Amino acid sequence: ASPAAFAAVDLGASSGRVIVGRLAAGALDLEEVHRFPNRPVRVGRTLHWDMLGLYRGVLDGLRAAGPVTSVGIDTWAVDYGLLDASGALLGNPVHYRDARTEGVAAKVAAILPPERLYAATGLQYLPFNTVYQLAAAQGTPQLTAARRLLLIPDLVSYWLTGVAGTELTNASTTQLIDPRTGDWSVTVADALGIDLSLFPPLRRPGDPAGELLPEVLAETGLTGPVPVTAVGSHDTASAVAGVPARTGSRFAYICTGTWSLAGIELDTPVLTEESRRANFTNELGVDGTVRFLRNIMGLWILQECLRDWEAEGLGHDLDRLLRGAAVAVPLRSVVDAGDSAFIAPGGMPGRIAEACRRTGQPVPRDAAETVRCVLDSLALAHRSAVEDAQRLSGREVDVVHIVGGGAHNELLCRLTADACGLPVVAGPAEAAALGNVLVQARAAGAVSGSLSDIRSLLHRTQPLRQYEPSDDRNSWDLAAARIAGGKEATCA
Ligand code: LFR
Repeated sequence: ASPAAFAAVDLGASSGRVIVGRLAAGALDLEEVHRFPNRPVRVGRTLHWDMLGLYRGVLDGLRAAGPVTSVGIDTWAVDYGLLDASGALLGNPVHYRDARTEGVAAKVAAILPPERLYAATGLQYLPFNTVYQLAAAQGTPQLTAARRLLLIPDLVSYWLTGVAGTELTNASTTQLIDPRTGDWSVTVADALGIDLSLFPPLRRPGDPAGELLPEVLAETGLTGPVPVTAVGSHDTASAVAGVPARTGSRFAYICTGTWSLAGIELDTPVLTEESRRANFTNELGVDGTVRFLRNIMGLWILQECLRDWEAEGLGHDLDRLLRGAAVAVPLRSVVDAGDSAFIAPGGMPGRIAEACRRTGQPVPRDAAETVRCVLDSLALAHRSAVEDAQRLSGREVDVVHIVGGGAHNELLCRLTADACGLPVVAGPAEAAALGNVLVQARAAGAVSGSLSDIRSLLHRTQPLRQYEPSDDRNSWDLAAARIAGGKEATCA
């Protein structure tokens, strides 16, 4: 018999992919059948996602996948599409990096103080959390006309199946979910005038989410019925499910890509004031887990530097730059990679130089030094998130797993091991797709067991690389102190 095949649709901020996972005789094989760029489009002053272009990529990918047992969808979080009463999309979804949320947090805080919002939702402050986007959109013709709000993976799922639902892991990034109950926080929604009836009913990873519509079967050449299964539809939820941790190991994870999401997995949220001040989030994960983590700017900073250098006509061969960065002076200058000053696109090398200047550190002299500064800074931010996660939760870790695209970046992995003073296990790069595939496989009965069984299957079957930390703690301690000093200088 042919092995059970599961199609994972995984849309990230810079590319989308459709990956088929096949399970047979304890082996797990992944095949990327389609990859396509995700290029945001600015129309007027607004930065949009090209939603139809992305959906075309999904259809092309499903066609390339061939016969599959089921389909699961995960994407980035917080963003949404609005539908009218007939189910038609009202405008292109707005990109979370769009400037429309500037200044909105202060208005929301005047209605609902940050302490209360955190105690109710456990979500870290990010200027683009869905509540702030909705506050920014309040009174617009589009929101007024909307009868339904679908988060991005739920929108893709709706187009594929005609069935509308709100998947819980991603719903938890809206800042409208109470992480203790896994249900909507009516108090928060009421206080902010947000109509919760816009959201279709909640569903959880593993729940059925409909079947591909006849039109979709015709477009993709597939033969029905093909079920869609809800997975951790927030890509980070799927990636954390895909962390190849040994059973019983005490691990932290860093999901690297456009962002670095660094933290630990818990059974219950930490909603303390200390945790709010440390900007730690309690997003919901697969099987009722809590992702206790902090968002760090991640490889976005590097991607934006490359984009800038390319626009200026400067060569930007990444491998060459990374080789240069590897031999550049370590920790010469470091910036706060958690600073929201780095969220918006454009002019990134200049913003890094400015941050160095402001904190009295030498400005990188060339591209390789800039790359070194970015990677040293990311490693330091990883360290502080891993340390804070342990301190705030009272749980200790002995190993750090790096999954996602950054697992291929040897320098970043080595620096992170050194900065954390812990062994780093790097891989798989496609953890989100793997988490997506395995949650579908479990729903279909092709694998069984808990998250920890899923992880040990990954540990057995995926190629991983281990990095041991160097003995040099002192220079990292000093650099961390420089970041802390810089923050004080900025706040003062
Ligand atoms: C990663 C991610 C993060 C989320 C950010 C914005 O792809 O989903 O978890 O904070 O994108 O949605």
